[in-house]
Amino acid sequence: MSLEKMARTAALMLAGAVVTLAAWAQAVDWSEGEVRKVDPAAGKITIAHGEIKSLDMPPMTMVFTVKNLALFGELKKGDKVRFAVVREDGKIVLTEIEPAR
Ligand SMILES: [Cu+2]
Repeated sequence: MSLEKMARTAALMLAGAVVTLAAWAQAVDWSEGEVRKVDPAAGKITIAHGEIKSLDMPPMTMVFTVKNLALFGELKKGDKVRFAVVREDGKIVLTEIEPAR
């Protein structure tokens, strides 16, 4: 491999790493909302949410699935929160939630 080719390959790899790092930094796509109902027994939470960019979803009130029951914590109706979700097997699963700042 020529030196020039090696340099080009290295530059490409570096560019790839930068892109990967940027994607990772943006991995948590926070959305704003207000808790309307918590149902830990059923693993469900109802949130009146703002736009969810990652799902291309407009503001609405809806039920989210919660697999990690620790996320319920001290959450209660009326809490202003920010949260993150993923689409999984046709369900919208809550992956992060914390008090809004
Ligand atoms: Cu929604």
